[in-house]
Amino acid sequence: MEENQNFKSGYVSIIGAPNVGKSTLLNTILGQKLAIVTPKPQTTRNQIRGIVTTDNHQIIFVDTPGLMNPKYRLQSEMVRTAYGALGDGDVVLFVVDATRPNTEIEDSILKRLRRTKSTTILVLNKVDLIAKPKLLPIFEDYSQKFEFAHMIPISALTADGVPVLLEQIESYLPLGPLYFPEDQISDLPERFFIAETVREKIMLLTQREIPYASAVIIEEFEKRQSKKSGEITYIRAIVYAERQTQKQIIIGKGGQLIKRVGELARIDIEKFLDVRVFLELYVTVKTDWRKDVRKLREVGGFMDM
Ligand SMILES: Nc1nc2c(ncn2[C@@H]2O[C@H](COP(=O)(O)OP(=O)(O)OP(=O)(O)O)[C@@H](O)[C@H]2O)c(=O)[nH]1
Ligand SMILES: [Mg+2]
Repeated sequence: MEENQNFKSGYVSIIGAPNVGKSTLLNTILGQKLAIVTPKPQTTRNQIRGIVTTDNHQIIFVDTPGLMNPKYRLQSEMVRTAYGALGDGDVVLFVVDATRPNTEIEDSILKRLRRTKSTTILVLNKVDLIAKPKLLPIFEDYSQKFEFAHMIPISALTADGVPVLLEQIESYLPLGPLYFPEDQISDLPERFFIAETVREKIMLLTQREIPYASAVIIEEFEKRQSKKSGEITYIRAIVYAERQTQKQIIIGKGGQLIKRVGELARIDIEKFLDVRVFLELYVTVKTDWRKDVRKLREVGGFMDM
């Protein structure tokens, strides 16, 4: 293959308050569902890297947990993880929700951004939900607060404006090498995405504290041959709750809720892995895991604590 002297590559961090649409944006850019998405804030707990490679560039997009004022150890790890992505970013996408702009937490994020040298683009998301004339005053407010390289209105949901955003990003990338093989879409293991899919269904099907008190790890993940049905991937996932009462709710009456979680998750996992899947779920209690550093490392996916 002929060397492309103009090849560009770099890291793009996606940061912002919870629920503004960061993970939706990552998925839309990749054209594949990599990050879980729910209507509830604080869905994402880790950095999720998605890689886009074309003939001219390779961009590593880093989705992050929504920033908030942490109240327990899991949340402070999420904040640390999110800000950790700032240092690596050649470009930072500061994503805000056009229907709920200028929140307090955004002011503290901007304070932090002032200390980084990366090019920062304001991404005004969810513009499908508001009338065009309302956009201008929002842009004016943000431009008074920070010197953004660009301010771009998009809808991560409909992909409106996303091609323009990608053009802008590319123009700020440095010349650089191919960091990952061109067909690689993430550097995270398949097990991570499988656990996240199960967690997404729990977050969608439960209320109040339970979505936040749940964690999932994959205990077994292997291909098996069965005489009857050919090749099948066997997955056993453990769902952690913090309390016995939460465990009972997650299981549901007669096991109904966990069964539904399993059905929905299996459909997505089969699509993701492109194989037939047998998914087995176990629910167990790990008391106060969100507050305990050791337990967080075991179930929260924070390898670098
Ligand atoms: N109408 C509309 N809804 C959107 C758009 N982008 C995201 N959403 C919705 O907003 C909600 C939150 O989206 P996420 O992508 O999970 O948001 P996030 O910023 O990753 O949230 P955290 O991981 O909790 O920080 C979901 O219900 C999405 O469907 C958009 O452009 N338009
Ligand atoms: Mg997210």
